[in-house]
Formats: sequence, structure tokens, C-alpha cells
Amino acid sequence: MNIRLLDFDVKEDERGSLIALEGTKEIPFEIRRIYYIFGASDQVRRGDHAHKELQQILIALAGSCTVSVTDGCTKEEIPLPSRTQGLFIGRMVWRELHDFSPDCVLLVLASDYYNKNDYISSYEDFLKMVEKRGDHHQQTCC
Ligand code: T46
Repeated sequence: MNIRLLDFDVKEDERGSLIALEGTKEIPFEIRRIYYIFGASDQVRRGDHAHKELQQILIALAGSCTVSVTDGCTKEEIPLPSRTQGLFIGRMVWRELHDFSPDCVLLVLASDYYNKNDYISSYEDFLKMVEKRGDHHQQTCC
């Protein structure tokens, strides 16, 4: 699946800690947009869509949440409890965000500007597009 967990380098000294992220270096794309999500309760689910082209990195700066991802075949549930890690989500991955802790602040670095046309909001349409594009190999699929 087009996802991976990135471990960030933490600069630590007696004054505290610092993480620096640069586009095309620690972040595998040019950063065109930043947004953050907060005030979500453990009852809500966010996301519920895939992106045709957008690539993103999700970082739980405070608190925690869980991200469920699927490419239409394999499924994974990834807890995001640490501000020293970022979850890269590439193209054509269906994501759902849930189990937000009350203090969760989720920072998202995105490879492009906001574009409604890049969203796939119907899971059925997503599956059709995955098949059409031949995005995964037959043998890995159920
Ligand atoms: C994703 C997950 C992790 C904007 O105006 N500009 C923006 O850049 C974004 C991301 C959203 N919006 C507006 C669109 C909606 O009226 O903010 C409102 C809430 O957005 P949405 O329902 O898409 O939020 P989530 O949390 O379901 O999804 C967002 C991103 O849209 C999505 O790309 O991967 O966070």
C-alpha cells in the first residue's frame, strides 16, 4: 500500500526538542499546503475518502488518533501517538480517521492546494478506479 511511517530526527538539548521538516528532504514532496485538525472527539470519524493525486503526511502534534487505510485490498490500522513520527499517505489510499483523543492536534502537510476534484468520496467509485488503474497486483488481492 502507498503508505509509510516516517521517523523524524529529534534535535534534543537541555532546552527541549526540535524537529525540522523540509520539503523534498524529510518530506518526500514539495509542501504546498498545511492544515490542522483539532477539537475532534472520540465519537467522530473524519476522512472517509481517497485522493487521486494528493500526497500527505499526518503528524499528531499533540494527543493521538488512529488512521485506517486501505487500497481496496489490504487494510491497516495505524495509531498515531507520537509527534516524532509522520504517516505518509500517497495517491489512491482510502483513509478514515477516528479515536481522536480530546487534546489531539493533527498537523497535515499536503503536496498540493485544496482541490475538491481530487477527492474520491464514494468507496464504490474508489474500488472501480483502483481496478481500472490496475493499482495493485492480483495476487495481493482478496
Ligand atoms: C484528508 C484528511 C486527513 C478547506 O477549505 N481547505 C482544506 O485544505 C481542507 C483540507 C478542507 N477544507 C474545508 C472543506 C470542508 O468544508 O474544510 C472542511 C472540512 O474538510 P473535510 O471534510 O475534507 O475534512 P476531513 O478531516 O474529513 O479530511 C481532511 C482532508 O480533506 C483530507 O484530504 O486526508 O483531512
